[in-house]
Amino acid sequence: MEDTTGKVITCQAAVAWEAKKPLVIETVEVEPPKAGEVRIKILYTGVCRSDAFFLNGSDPRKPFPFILGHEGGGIVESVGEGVTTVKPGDHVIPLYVPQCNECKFCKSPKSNLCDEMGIKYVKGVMPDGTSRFKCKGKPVYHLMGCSTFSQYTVVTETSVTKVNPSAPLDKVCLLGCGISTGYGAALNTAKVEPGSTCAIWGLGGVGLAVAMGCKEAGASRIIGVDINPDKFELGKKFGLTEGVNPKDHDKPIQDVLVGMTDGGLDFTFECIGNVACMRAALESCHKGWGVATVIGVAPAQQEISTRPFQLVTGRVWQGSVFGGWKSKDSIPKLVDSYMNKKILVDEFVSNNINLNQINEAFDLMHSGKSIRTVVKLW
Ligand code: PAD
Ligand code: ZN
Repeated sequence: MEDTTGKVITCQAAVAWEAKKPLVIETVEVEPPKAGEVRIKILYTGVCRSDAFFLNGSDPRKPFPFILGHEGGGIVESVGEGVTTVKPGDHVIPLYVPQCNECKFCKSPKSNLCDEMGIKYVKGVMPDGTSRFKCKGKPVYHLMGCSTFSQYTVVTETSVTKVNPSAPLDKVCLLGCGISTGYGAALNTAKVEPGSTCAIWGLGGVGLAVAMGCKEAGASRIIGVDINPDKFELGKKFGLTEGVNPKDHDKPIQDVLVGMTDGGLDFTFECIGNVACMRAALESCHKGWGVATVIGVAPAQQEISTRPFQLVTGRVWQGSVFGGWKSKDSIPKLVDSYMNKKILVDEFVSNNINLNQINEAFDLMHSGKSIRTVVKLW
């Protein structure tokens, strides 16, 4: 194989030129990694609802054009000066929540946010303020520090972690976001207890992974709430014990659930990004101790509301990003959990397609027919 170290690589990528328009497969130039950066040959990537969120322009701060994708798996091609934790040939997963180990968030056991996750990730540039991608002579921005819808990408060393090389990257790429997010929200953020009752709004990749976490924690009831009833049968293998479709009820869904659970749930999770569902998830919690965890990402201008008495009487409203995992340390362990058959991953893959069909992955997601579509880059 030709040695590409230090050279600009020309390859294929799916570029988002403007909001709400299909991605376009383009020939892009990917610059070599600068100090502290890593260039990765991406082999597979998942397509997550958060990619659709950015493509729809739901975060107005994000400038176009950019390269989406943050559920990737690949092999390190070359590393910039000073990089010590990965080397060429390593199998890696990019991390949309970085871990620098130096900021106050990384130093605190209370949070997995990292200072690097701030504006520069939204702006889509590397730490020196520039992008490593060019298309037709113009810069193309990164997304969340990953941009895995490209055959090659450049990330900072803080946004990539080395994983077991025997793990199939066409499966474990999904641990880069959705599965880890839901599973960790149940175990790390909510800390679901044995025998507890749980309800999950939205049975996509994230919600089904929440179910898997609730099951592992020993929950006695795991109720799925979704407007697509096809998801209920599907959810059983992830731990769902029953399903409720809000469309089947005239009453508000919170009243239905409180009635079904002797006063409310111990733990609820919102995995849609819908502020009305976030409210319903809080108000379905049991008085005195129910905990509602928000995972879904709502459009930037939206707000949540409830009567404050809901909180005064002991319900807790909290949120979770990337399942509370300190990313660089935890993802290799989750890959090992998959290899040891402790967590499901294969079951989340409903479709496999090639890069040139990537827009179909969005169609499948919007149709509700897939949990995750895995895209083969080569
Ligand atoms: P998905 O689109 O695969 O699944 C969403 C599910 O919600 C589908 O089954 C829908 O049928 C269902 N749904 C939609 N509207 C309603 C409604 N009004 N009532 C009940 N059910 C409904 O998405 P996903 O699982 O990939 O992602 C879910 C959310 O999580 C989304 O907002 C995404 O942006 C967010 C997310 N957050 C993080 C994080 O770290 N916080 C990480 C990854 C994804
Ligand atoms: Zn995601």
